Amino acid sequence: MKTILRGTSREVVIDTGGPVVIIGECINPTRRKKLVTTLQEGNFDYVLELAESQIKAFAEVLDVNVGFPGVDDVKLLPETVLAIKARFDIPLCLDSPNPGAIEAALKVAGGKCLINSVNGEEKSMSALIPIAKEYGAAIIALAMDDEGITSDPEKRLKVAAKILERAVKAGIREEDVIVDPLAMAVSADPRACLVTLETIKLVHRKLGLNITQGASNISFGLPEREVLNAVHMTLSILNGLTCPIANPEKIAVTVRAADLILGRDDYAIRYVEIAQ
Ligand code: THG
Repeated sequence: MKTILRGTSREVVIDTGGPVVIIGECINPTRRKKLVTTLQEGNFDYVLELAESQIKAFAEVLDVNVGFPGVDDVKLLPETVLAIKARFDIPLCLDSPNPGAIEAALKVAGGKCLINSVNGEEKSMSALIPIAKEYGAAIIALAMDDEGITSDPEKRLKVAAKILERAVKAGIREEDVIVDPLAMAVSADPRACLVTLETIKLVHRKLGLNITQGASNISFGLPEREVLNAVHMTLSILNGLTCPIANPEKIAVTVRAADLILGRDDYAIRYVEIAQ
């Protein structure tokens, strides 16, 4: 199954058969104080620097999150989208809990964006699915709902299937639903990664959809985070992960190594392109 996203003119194909597409995570105020201060000044230079460095590091889609306390993201998210689009032709993944900000950004974005994210709560589905349909966007379906985050992979699958069903009923194509099985910190729960990996396997087998995850989440609070992230990434790709939200500067070599080892990189062209 193929999910097609578009920047201004460039198309990015996310295929359930691989190779893996990295959604760059770095335009996110979490732990990036400079992003907050520059955006508060209405200065987009640092956002553009983060966009450029991630594209150079082989991100093919950019997650854009400008959420911080006190922000008017209905205004700031579209402004940030316009600043990025004026310089780079790359599809965007609009990351906000505020449907108003998502819609305002979609109005100016053009191309074909990814909405990050819709969860299984009625409120989220009824707010965002019509917006996705209206603007022709794809959605990330988060495997959580009113009951929170379950640690049962079968139940996570059910939540994803529920969001998929609602989206398809609203006229969204099945391939435009990308599932996020939810990656949680393994320091807080020793089975957290196992549950995620099992959910990826189930979603891949039973729904056949593309799969994303916030892949840096798993290593919070532990040493050697890059090693943990790389091992979890590799196992996730083996199970069906196709478009992680991650830091490309740290993970791209691992991702391309996994694709090569899984027979998705003829003559090692994509691996050699970045492993120098
Ligand atoms: N699922 C979906 N969307 C998501 C998440 C998810 N969006 C947000 C988040 N989780 C993924 N994005 C980030 C962005 C930045 C950081 C982590 C996850 C981050 N990481 C380093 C840290 O924590 O120390 C710092 C920066 C770095 O090492 O480069 O800042 O799960 N759908």
